[in-house]
Amino acid sequence: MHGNLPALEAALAAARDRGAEVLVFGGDLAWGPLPAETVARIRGLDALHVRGNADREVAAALADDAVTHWAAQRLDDDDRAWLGGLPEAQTVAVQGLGRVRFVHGSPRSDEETITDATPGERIAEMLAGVREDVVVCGHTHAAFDRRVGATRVVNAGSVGLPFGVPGAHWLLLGPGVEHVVTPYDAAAAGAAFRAAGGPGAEDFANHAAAPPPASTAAELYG
Ligand SMILES: [Mn+2]
Repeated sequence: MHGNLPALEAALAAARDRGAEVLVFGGDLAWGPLPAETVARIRGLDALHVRGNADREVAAALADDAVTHWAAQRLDDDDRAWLGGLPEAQTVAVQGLGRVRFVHGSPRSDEETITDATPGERIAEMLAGVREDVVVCGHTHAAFDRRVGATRVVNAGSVGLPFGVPGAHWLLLGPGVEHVVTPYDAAAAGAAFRAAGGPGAEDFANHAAAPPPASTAAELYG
């Protein structure tokens, strides 16, 4: 989500239109241009959550970057405690797919990266002990759908900070696996980011209007 409330609103409306019955958030909710507004909206929803590395870092003001510290200041104690206390994984049974395990990075780490270029042997090590039919991850901001051994491994993409085409990137599960890109007004979003005045607002605005190519994920994360 990365603090992108306009992208969240677009994805929520589209998910509702498509008849989504269960919402699962893959983490990294607040680190971005509209942290408090985005967390408030998400906390008002009936949804399942997986904690991302950035949630952990914002909750404790841990990471040594300006956005983490600014986002931590913008949230209140209750929001930070909520973020820091989110579970590391969720498992949901999905018609047509079987049991689906949602994680942020990999099943064993919220920071471990998987992209469409990660060697299958490396992913197989990350899947040790996983019994679900499908693993849905995020963290690297670019969607993919691949099979590693008996496990289907799917990256949901990123609603608020995707690589690839502009829009809110999310995943619709059941009975199939569908990567959805929902357009939203990136110029209006960018204006809201700048008005909020956080660090990197200009970069977040530019990213929303023209994201780096999807290949960036493999270049950055291997
Ligand atoms: Mn992350």
